[in-house]
Amino acid sequence: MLCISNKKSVMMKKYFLILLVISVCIISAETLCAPYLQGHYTTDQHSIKLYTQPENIPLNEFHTWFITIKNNNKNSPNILSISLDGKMPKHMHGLPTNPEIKNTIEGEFEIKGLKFQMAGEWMLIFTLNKDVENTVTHTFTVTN
Ligand SMILES: [Cu+2]
Repeated sequence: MLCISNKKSVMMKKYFLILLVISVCIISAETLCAPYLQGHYTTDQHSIKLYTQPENIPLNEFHTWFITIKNNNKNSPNILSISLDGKMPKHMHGLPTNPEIKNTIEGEFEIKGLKFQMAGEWMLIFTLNKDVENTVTHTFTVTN
């Protein structure tokens, strides 16, 4: 009896170790791939989070942004479309490209085709549901 229970205990320890190793791998993979939060904005109706992949916004390189939108309450209208405008406010010019925003799943959008060709302060202005009064402005700095 004692022998069997010892074997069981060793097996349990092995399983536990294997599970631990798998969990650590999954957690580190998620940390490596998880989009990085760039900004969190709240309006009366919505909570809007902006993410990028990679963490540091690269200079003059295409990269992807993600937007997640949560309704603050049951009366908040669903956001079905987002349009985007961008500029360098101190340089009086806009984006060098024409990025596309795709609604991937409900409340989630993906922006492809964004790049910032100059270091300095940039602004991205997101218009929700084509409503000119429902915008989020995100200001950030691109470094060399
Ligand atoms: Cu500029």
